Amino acid sequence: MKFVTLTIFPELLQSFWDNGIMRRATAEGIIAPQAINIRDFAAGRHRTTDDRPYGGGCGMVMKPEPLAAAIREAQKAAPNAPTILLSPQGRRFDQQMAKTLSRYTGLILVCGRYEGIDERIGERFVDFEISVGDFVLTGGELPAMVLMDAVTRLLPGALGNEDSAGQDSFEDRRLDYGHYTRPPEFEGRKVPDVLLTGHHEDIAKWRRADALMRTLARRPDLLRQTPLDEEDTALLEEWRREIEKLIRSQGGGGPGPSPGGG
Ligand code: 4FV
Repeated sequence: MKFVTLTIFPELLQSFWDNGIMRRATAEGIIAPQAINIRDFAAGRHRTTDDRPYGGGCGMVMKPEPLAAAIREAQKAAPNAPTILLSPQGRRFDQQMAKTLSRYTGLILVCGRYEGIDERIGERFVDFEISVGDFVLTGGELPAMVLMDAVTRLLPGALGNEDSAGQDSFEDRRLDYGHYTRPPEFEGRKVPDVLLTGHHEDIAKWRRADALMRTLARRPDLLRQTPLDEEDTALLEEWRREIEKLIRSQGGGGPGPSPGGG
Protein backbone atom coordinates (compact mmCIF):
# COMPACT_ATOMS: atom_id res chain seq x y z
CA MET A 1 0.00 0.00 0.00
CA LYS A 2 1.46 3.36 -1.10
CA PHE A 3 0.74 6.34 1.16
CA VAL A 4 1.63 9.49 -0.75
CA THR A 5 1.14 12.33 1.70
CA LEU A 6 1.10 16.02 0.69
CA THR A 7 2.17 18.36 3.47
CA ILE A 8 4.26 21.43 4.28
CA PHE A 9 5.61 19.55 7.37
CA PRO A 10 7.09 16.25 6.05
CA GLU A 11 9.16 15.84 9.21
CA LEU A 12 5.94 15.40 11.22
CA LEU A 13 5.10 12.32 9.18
CA GLN A 14 8.65 10.97 9.05
CA SER A 15 8.80 10.42 12.81
CA PHE A 16 5.46 8.62 12.64
CA TRP A 17 6.70 6.33 9.84
CA ASP A 18 10.03 5.69 11.62
CA ASN A 19 8.47 3.97 14.62
CA GLY A 20 6.44 0.95 15.69
CA ILE A 21 4.22 -0.98 13.32
CA MET A 22 4.62 1.70 10.59
CA ARG A 23 8.38 1.21 10.64
CA ARG A 24 8.14 -2.60 10.49
CA ALA A 25 5.44 -2.55 7.81
CA THR A 26 7.65 -0.27 5.73
CA ALA A 27 10.68 -2.52 6.23
CA GLU A 28 8.61 -5.55 5.16
CA GLY A 29 7.29 -3.73 2.10
CA ILE A 30 3.69 -3.90 3.32
CA ILE A 31 3.45 -0.12 3.05
CA ALA A 32 5.46 2.43 1.06
CA PRO A 33 4.97 5.83 2.70
CA GLN A 34 6.18 8.96 0.89
CA ALA A 35 5.90 12.62 1.81
CA ILE A 36 5.65 15.28 -0.87
CA ASN A 37 6.45 18.78 0.38
CA ILE A 38 3.90 21.17 -1.11
CA ARG A 39 6.38 24.02 -0.64
CA ASP A 40 8.64 22.38 -3.25
CA PHE A 41 5.99 23.35 -5.80
CA ALA A 42 5.54 26.94 -4.65
CA ALA A 43 6.86 29.79 -6.73
CA GLY A 44 8.87 32.84 -5.70
CA ARG A 45 11.81 33.43 -3.41
CA HIS A 46 9.71 32.69 -0.34
CA ARG A 47 7.98 29.69 -1.92
CA THR A 48 4.65 30.88 -0.47
CA THR A 49 1.94 28.21 -0.12
CA ASP A 50 -0.77 30.42 1.38
CA ASP A 51 -2.47 33.73 0.71
CA ARG A 52 -5.21 35.99 2.10
CA PRO A 53 -8.84 34.82 1.61
CA TYR A 54 -10.98 36.41 -1.08
CA GLY A 55 -13.91 38.07 0.64
CA GLY A 56 -11.73 39.03 3.60
CA GLY A 57 -11.81 37.46 7.03
CA CYS A 58 -9.15 36.07 9.31
CA GLY A 59 -6.52 33.47 8.57
CA MET A 60 -4.93 32.33 5.33
CA VAL A 61 -5.87 29.86 2.58
CA MET A 62 -3.60 27.34 0.84
CA LYS A 63 -2.89 28.49 -2.73
CA PRO A 64 -4.15 26.30 -5.61
CA GLU A 65 -1.04 26.34 -7.83
CA PRO A 66 1.46 24.56 -5.51
CA LEU A 67 -1.25 22.09 -4.45
CA ALA A 68 -2.22 21.26 -8.03
CA ALA A 69 1.42 20.67 -9.01
CA ALA A 70 2.04 18.54 -5.90
CA ILE A 71 -1.11 16.45 -6.50
CA ARG A 72 -0.08 15.84 -10.14
CA GLU A 73 3.30 14.67 -8.87
CA ALA A 74 1.57 12.35 -6.40
CA GLN A 75 -0.73 10.95 -9.06
CA LYS A 76 2.34 10.06 -11.14
CA ALA A 77 3.75 8.17 -8.14
CA ALA A 78 0.42 6.42 -7.38
CA PRO A 79 -1.73 6.44 -10.54
CA ASN A 80 -4.53 4.19 -9.21
CA ALA A 81 -4.80 5.84 -5.82
CA PRO A 82 -7.80 7.95 -4.80
CA THR A 83 -6.94 11.51 -3.74
CA ILE A 84 -8.29 12.13 -0.24
CA LEU A 85 -8.54 15.50 1.52
CA LEU A 86 -8.56 15.37 5.32
CA SER A 87 -11.01 18.01 6.51
CA PRO A 88 -13.79 18.62 9.06
CA GLN A 89 -16.20 18.75 6.09
CA GLY A 90 -15.44 15.12 5.19
CA ARG A 91 -17.28 11.86 5.84
CA ARG A 92 -16.59 10.60 9.36
CA PHE A 93 -13.74 8.10 9.50
CA ASP A 94 -14.47 4.76 11.23
CA GLN A 95 -13.35 1.11 11.25
CA GLN A 96 -15.61 0.27 8.31
CA MET A 97 -14.01 3.01 6.24
CA ALA A 98 -10.55 1.84 7.31
CA LYS A 99 -11.38 -1.63 5.97
CA THR A 100 -12.62 -0.17 2.68
CA LEU A 101 -9.49 1.96 2.25
CA SER A 102 -7.24 -1.00 3.08
CA ARG A 103 -8.31 -2.63 -0.17
CA TYR A 104 -6.69 0.07 -2.36
CA THR A 105 -3.12 -0.29 -3.65
CA GLY A 106 -2.39 3.30 -2.69
CA LEU A 107 -3.84 6.47 -1.15
CA ILE A 108 -2.95 10.11 -1.85
CA LEU A 109 -3.55 12.13 1.32
CA VAL A 110 -3.78 15.93 1.14
CA CYS A 111 -3.00 17.61 4.47
CA GLY A 112 -4.32 21.16 4.63
CA ARG A 113 -3.07 23.91 6.91
CA TYR A 114 -4.29 27.43 7.84
CA GLU A 115 -8.04 27.90 7.29
CA GLY A 116 -8.02 25.22 4.58
CA ILE A 117 -7.24 24.79 0.89
CA ASP A 118 -8.61 26.70 -2.15
CA GLU A 119 -12.00 25.12 -2.92
CA ARG A 120 -11.14 24.67 -6.60
CA ILE A 121 -8.53 22.03 -5.67
CA GLY A 122 -11.27 20.00 -4.03
CA GLU A 123 -13.52 20.32 -7.06
CA ARG A 124 -10.76 19.45 -9.57
CA PHE A 125 -8.62 16.79 -7.85
CA VAL A 126 -10.19 15.37 -4.66
CA ASP A 127 -12.08 12.06 -4.89
CA PHE A 128 -13.42 12.26 -1.33
CA GLU A 129 -12.98 14.13 1.94
CA ILE A 130 -12.56 12.40 5.30
CA SER A 131 -12.98 13.83 8.79
CA VAL A 132 -11.61 12.26 11.95
CA GLY A 133 -14.13 14.08 14.09
CA ASP A 134 -16.11 17.25 14.79
CA PHE A 135 -13.26 19.35 16.10
CA VAL A 136 -10.79 21.71 14.40
CA LEU A 137 -7.07 20.95 14.23
CA THR A 138 -4.19 23.11 13.04
CA GLY A 139 -3.43 20.77 10.15
CA GLY A 140 -4.43 17.61 8.30
CA GLU A 141 -1.26 15.71 9.22
CA LEU A 142 -2.62 14.18 12.44
CA PRO A 143 -5.82 13.00 10.71
CA ALA A 144 -3.67 11.54 7.90
CA MET A 145 -1.60 9.65 10.50
CA VAL A 146 -4.78 8.36 12.18
CA LEU A 147 -6.00 7.08 8.84
CA MET A 148 -2.66 5.49 7.84
CA ASP A 149 -2.35 3.82 11.27
CA ALA A 150 -5.88 2.34 11.20
CA VAL A 151 -5.47 1.15 7.58
CA THR A 152 -1.94 -0.27 7.97
CA ARG A 153 -2.84 -2.52 10.89
CA LEU A 154 -5.51 -4.15 8.69
CA LEU A 155 -2.98 -5.08 6.00
CA PRO A 156 -1.91 -8.74 5.91
CA GLY A 157 1.32 -9.21 7.85
CA ALA A 158 1.29 -5.75 9.46
CA LEU A 159 0.26 -6.96 12.91
CA GLY A 160 2.44 -9.79 14.25
CA ASN A 161 -0.45 -12.18 14.67
CA GLU A 162 -2.99 -12.21 11.90
CA ASP A 163 -6.13 -12.69 13.87
CA SER A 164 -5.74 -9.77 16.24
CA ALA A 165 -7.15 -7.31 13.70
CA GLY A 166 -10.06 -9.70 13.33
CA GLN A 167 -10.96 -9.28 16.99
CA ASP A 168 -10.87 -5.51 16.85
CA SER A 169 -13.25 -3.18 18.62
CA PHE A 170 -15.99 -2.12 16.25
CA GLU A 171 -15.17 -5.17 14.09
CA ASP A 172 -18.62 -6.44 14.98
CA ARG A 173 -19.90 -3.08 16.25
CA ARG A 174 -18.86 -3.99 19.80
CA LEU A 175 -16.46 -2.29 22.14
CA ASP A 176 -13.53 -4.48 23.20
CA TYR A 177 -13.62 -6.60 26.36
CA GLY A 178 -11.29 -5.76 29.24
CA HIS A 179 -7.66 -6.85 28.88
CA TYR A 180 -5.51 -8.01 31.82
CA THR A 181 -1.92 -9.20 32.27
CA ARG A 182 0.36 -10.09 35.21
CA PRO A 183 0.33 -9.58 38.18
CA PRO A 184 -2.92 -11.38 39.12
CA GLU A 185 -3.44 -8.73 41.83
CA PHE A 186 -2.44 -5.09 41.46
CA GLU A 187 -2.91 -2.59 44.29
CA GLY A 188 -5.71 -4.71 45.68
CA ARG A 189 -7.43 -5.21 42.35
CA LYS A 190 -7.73 -8.79 41.09
CA VAL A 191 -7.88 -10.17 37.58
CA PRO A 192 -11.32 -11.82 36.96
CA ASP A 193 -10.92 -15.45 38.14
CA VAL A 194 -12.26 -16.96 34.92
CA LEU A 195 -9.26 -15.54 33.02
CA LEU A 196 -6.89 -17.54 35.22
CA THR A 197 -8.68 -20.86 34.60
CA GLY A 198 -7.34 -21.52 31.11
CA HIS A 199 -10.88 -22.72 30.31
CA HIS A 200 -11.15 -21.26 26.80
CA GLU A 201 -14.92 -21.66 26.48
CA ASP A 202 -15.63 -19.93 29.78
CA ILE A 203 -13.08 -17.23 28.92
CA ALA A 204 -14.70 -16.65 25.52
CA LYS A 205 -18.14 -16.44 27.20
CA TRP A 206 -16.84 -13.95 29.77
CA ARG A 207 -15.21 -11.83 27.05
CA ARG A 208 -18.38 -11.77 24.98
CA ALA A 209 -20.44 -10.73 28.01
CA ASP A 210 -17.89 -8.09 29.02
CA ALA A 211 -17.81 -6.60 25.51
CA LEU A 212 -21.61 -6.60 25.33
CA MET A 213 -22.00 -4.99 28.77
CA ARG A 214 -19.43 -2.29 28.01
CA THR A 215 -21.08 -1.58 24.67
CA LEU A 216 -24.54 -1.45 26.28
CA ALA A 217 -23.27 0.92 28.99
CA ARG A 218 -21.06 3.18 26.86
CA ARG A 219 -22.20 2.92 23.23
CA PRO A 220 -25.75 1.59 22.98
CA ASP A 221 -25.90 3.27 19.54
CA LEU A 222 -23.50 0.58 18.27
CA LEU A 223 -25.85 -2.21 19.43
CA ARG A 224 -28.67 -0.73 17.37
CA GLN A 225 -26.51 -0.88 14.24
CA THR A 226 -26.37 -4.68 13.97
CA PRO A 227 -28.93 -7.43 14.67
CA LEU A 228 -28.32 -9.19 18.01
CA ASP A 229 -27.42 -12.85 17.68
CA GLU A 230 -29.00 -15.51 19.91
CA GLU A 231 -26.20 -15.54 22.48
CA ASP A 232 -26.25 -11.76 22.96
CA THR A 233 -30.06 -11.77 23.11
CA ALA A 234 -29.94 -14.48 25.79
CA LEU A 235 -27.37 -12.48 27.77
CA LEU A 236 -29.46 -9.29 27.55
CA GLU A 237 -32.58 -11.21 28.54
CA GLU A 238 -30.71 -12.61 31.57
CA TRP A 239 -29.55 -9.10 32.57
CA ARG A 240 -33.05 -7.71 32.07
CA ARG A 241 -34.44 -10.36 34.46
CA GLU A 242 -31.73 -9.48 36.99
CA ILE A 243 -32.50 -5.78 36.66
CA GLU A 244 -36.27 -6.32 37.06
CA LYS A 245 -35.68 -8.55 40.11
CA LEU A 246 -33.48 -5.82 41.58
CA ILE A 247 -36.06 -3.09 40.94
CA ARG A 248 -38.85 -5.22 42.40
CA SER A 249 -36.68 -6.02 45.42
CA GLN A 250 -36.43 -2.28 45.96
CA GLY A 251 -40.23 -2.06 45.82
CA GLY A 252 -40.19 -0.42 42.41
CA GLY A 253 -41.47 -1.46 39.01
CA GLY A 254 -44.72 -3.09 40.16
CA PRO A 255 -48.21 -1.89 39.32
CA GLY A 256 -48.96 1.61 40.75
CA PRO A 257 -46.60 4.55 41.36
CA SER A 258 -42.94 3.71 42.11
CA PRO A 259 -41.56 4.85 45.52
CA GLY A 260 -39.89 7.83 43.78
CA GLY A 261 -43.39 9.01 42.92
CA GLY A 262 -42.20 8.92 39.23
C1 4FV B 1 -9.61 17.86 10.32
C2 4FV B 1 -10.53 17.06 11.01
C3 4FV B 1 -9.22 19.23 10.69
C4 4FV B 1 -9.05 22.27 9.49
C5 4FV B 1 -8.26 23.47 9.08
C6 4FV B 1 -6.77 21.63 9.32
C7 4FV B 1 -8.07 21.30 10.01
C8 4FV B 1 -6.81 23.10 9.09
N1 4FV B 1 -9.16 17.17 9.28
N2 4FV B 1 -10.59 15.87 10.36
N3 4FV B 1 -11.23 17.35 12.12
N4 4FV B 1 -8.47 19.90 9.78
O1 4FV B 1 -9.58 19.72 11.76
O2 4FV B 1 -9.76 15.96 9.32
O3 4FV B 1 -6.26 23.38 7.84
